[in-house]
Amino acid sequence: MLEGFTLWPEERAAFYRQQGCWEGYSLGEMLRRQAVKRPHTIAVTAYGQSYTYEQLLARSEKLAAGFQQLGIEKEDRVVVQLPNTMVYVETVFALFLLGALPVFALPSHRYNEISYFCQFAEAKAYIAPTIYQGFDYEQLAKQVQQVAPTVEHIMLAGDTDEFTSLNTLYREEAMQAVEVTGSDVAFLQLSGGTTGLSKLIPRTHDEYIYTLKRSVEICDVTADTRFLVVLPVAHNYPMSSPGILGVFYAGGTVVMCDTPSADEAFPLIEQQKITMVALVPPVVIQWLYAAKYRQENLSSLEVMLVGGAKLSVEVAKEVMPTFGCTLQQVFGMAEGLVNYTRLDDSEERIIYTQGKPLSTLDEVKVVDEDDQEVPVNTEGFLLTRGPYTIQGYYKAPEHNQKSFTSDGFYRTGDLVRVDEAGYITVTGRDKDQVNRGGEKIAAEEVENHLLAHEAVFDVAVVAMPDRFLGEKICAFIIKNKEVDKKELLQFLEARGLATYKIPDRIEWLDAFPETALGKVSKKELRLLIEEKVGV
Ligand code: J2J
Repeated sequence: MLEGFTLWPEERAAFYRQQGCWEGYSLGEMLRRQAVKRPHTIAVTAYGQSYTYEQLLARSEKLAAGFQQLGIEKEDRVVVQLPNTMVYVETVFALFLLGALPVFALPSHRYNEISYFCQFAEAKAYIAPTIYQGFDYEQLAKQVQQVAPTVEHIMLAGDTDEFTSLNTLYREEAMQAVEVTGSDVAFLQLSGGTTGLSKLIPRTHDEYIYTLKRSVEICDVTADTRFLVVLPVAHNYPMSSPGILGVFYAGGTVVMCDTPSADEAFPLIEQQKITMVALVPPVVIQWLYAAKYRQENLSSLEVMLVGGAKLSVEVAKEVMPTFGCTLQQVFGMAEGLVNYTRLDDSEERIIYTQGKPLSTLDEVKVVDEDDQEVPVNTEGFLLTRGPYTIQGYYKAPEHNQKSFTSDGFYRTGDLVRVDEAGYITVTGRDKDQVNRGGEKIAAEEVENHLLAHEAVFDVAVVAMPDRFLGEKICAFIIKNKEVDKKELLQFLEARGLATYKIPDRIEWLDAFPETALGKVSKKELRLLIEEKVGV
């Protein structure tokens, strides 16, 4: 078993197996089964190119053979930073077939994140585009290579003189079979992070396939489903709730879209007769606006999933009348627990709640400061444990002490209310994080980067309300010498911080408000900026 992975206690693992949740096969096997069951159904369409299940498996196996020749083996970690493309799907399945673990980086990550993932996961390889959306990943790869000695191979999707082109790796000779079982770790997903850098989340084939199975049932995904992926596909949400993997599980078709912009997505919905999309709230707002002036026929849409951040009631109310499809709220986390409103729920529930857990075996507790359960319909901290919620972050024993209770409940950091029927309403957050339209940013990470600037004496990063994104990043700074906003932002960019983590606003202060215990009062800082922006 992968070192740094926290196993479920024996008796709970046995229980989940006995209940039929964990079936013992891998994600690679899932694709193999579909290739036999429906060889000629289109699995993926991306920018004019389509592969059937049989072809997708064949391409993934050829690439796996190429990876194997380079020496990539079971349990090796490979940082994958690819946009929504066919090669993303082939790469990820090639790694699953080998039992190697993709580390799911996002295209928006930069030197700061990629070098950390490569170092912390002791990655053997790094896979990226050459250039994407104007950013030069080949240059980034050169920088990463300098600081990540474990990275033996850098593979780029495109032509490259310096590194290996992925195109050259598809082999005709068969890959050597590798035994990958359900209890093996399938990949490392990224946590939103609350302290410093993102924690890595090890998910096993068994438990992930269980979330696919239940998501497919709840979201009514079938072989007729045509799913348009518009969010960065490596995120846990578009990957698995029900996401591209859920669609593959059901034998449907995934259509790739490069951005969530209505200009790109609406024509695809019409041409490709898309039935299902998964969005974050700001994208819904943009689409509601675009629907007023754009002419495309979107009547094929049956379900619009919305999650990643709180959907306002006002916006939720507009979805069904505007798009003529069912709204399905989803409240999930890369660590595990996923909640959905059900397709046949009352409109009231769909609009006002974030759904209920996908499994009856999910244990949900709402507790107070002392970990004591609070009455129904009372706000409290959400703790959870279940057949697909991790028991610990990868190689993070100290952090795990804080993030999990002694009996294995994950402290989600979300403030919720749960009603008599088990439906959850997210009411707030008790983690030092900004949720910028679904992208999570650990305040401490941004603070540490700002503190590295000589003019910054002290800093506190908080969420600032925003009509469109829900939240933006505000950095309150006490400076000890002259510096302006532009210089600080350039400084952060030069350090290779992902663009979405760069503060939207900087506020200068002479001193920070303090709590009774003499700590910086972020609560007061949030109120201060809330008053200023007046949202
Ligand atoms: C309020 N807050 C939400 C919602 C997530 C499905 C859907 C989303 C994610 C995800 C995911 C929310 N309303 N509807 O992995 O499989 C906030 C909570 C949560 C955190 C997790 C999936 N949906 N959130 O967003 O790991 O604070 O996963 O704890 O990125 O997003 O973030 P992440």
